[in-house]
Amino acid sequence: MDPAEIIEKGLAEGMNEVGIRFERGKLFLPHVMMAADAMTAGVDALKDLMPEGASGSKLGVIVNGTVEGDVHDIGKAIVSTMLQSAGFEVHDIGRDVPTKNFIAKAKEVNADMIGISALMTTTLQGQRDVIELLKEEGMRDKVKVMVGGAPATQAWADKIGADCYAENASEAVAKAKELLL
Ligand code: B12
Repeated sequence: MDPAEIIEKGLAEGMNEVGIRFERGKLFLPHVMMAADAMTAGVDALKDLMPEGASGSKLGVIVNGTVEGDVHDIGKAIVSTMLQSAGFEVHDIGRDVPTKNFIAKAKEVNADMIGISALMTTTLQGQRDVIELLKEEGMRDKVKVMVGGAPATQAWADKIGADCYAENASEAVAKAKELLL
């Protein structure tokens, strides 16, 4: 099987099911943490089997991170891995990332696009903060912005002026190609 398919249709589906049972009070936080660790280990094992990406020329430079105050990074890590294996140069700056660090990294690596993840309704605003800071720094025209994470929607992306929203990692790859190629 294609490793990307194992991640999306196997591991991520399992993680979603754990999320649903957690919401219904059938599973508790330690179970979610165990499932998250298992998912991270699974993705790590599969990473090496993913194609290296288009050899030679890179499709574009992307900075990807999870907003400040939010420690959820499994989905974001999958997005980074899939973008990388599709041939993009990806700089994953981790989770709970201060707004200014997105901008600093984008400047440092001369990014074509910033990916911003948020998994909680309470941290979603962080995506808007990054876009506003990009405007203040006069960089908005040069850098595309892609947002994602469970509470994000196309309507939210439109509202905050992001260039695109993607629901999952394969959609993120397709939309990044649309925007950058
Ligand atoms: C695993 C998990 C955790 C793990 C995270 C481990 C880790 N390293 O990430 C742990 C146990 C640490 C955790 C902690 C907490 N969590 Co939690 N967690 C989850 C859970 C169950 C699953 C998230 C996940 O990994 N899903 C699997 C991945 C593959 O899916 P995904 O993240 O959605 O990513 C996909 C897409 O969204 C998209 N995507 C993601 N990022 C990006 C970025 C870009 C640019 C793009 C284009 C696309 C994209 O592509 C991904 C791949 O397809 C969710 C429930 C849920 N339904 O989402 C709750 C959930 C997000 N957590 C929640 C909460 C409340 C918390 C805590 C506050 C709990 C607590 N009481 O302490 C803390 C948060 C602390 C903090 N400050 O951040 C709530 C948030 C509620 C809200 N306000 O919105 C949820 C919804 C559960 C719930 N119903 O209560 N959590």
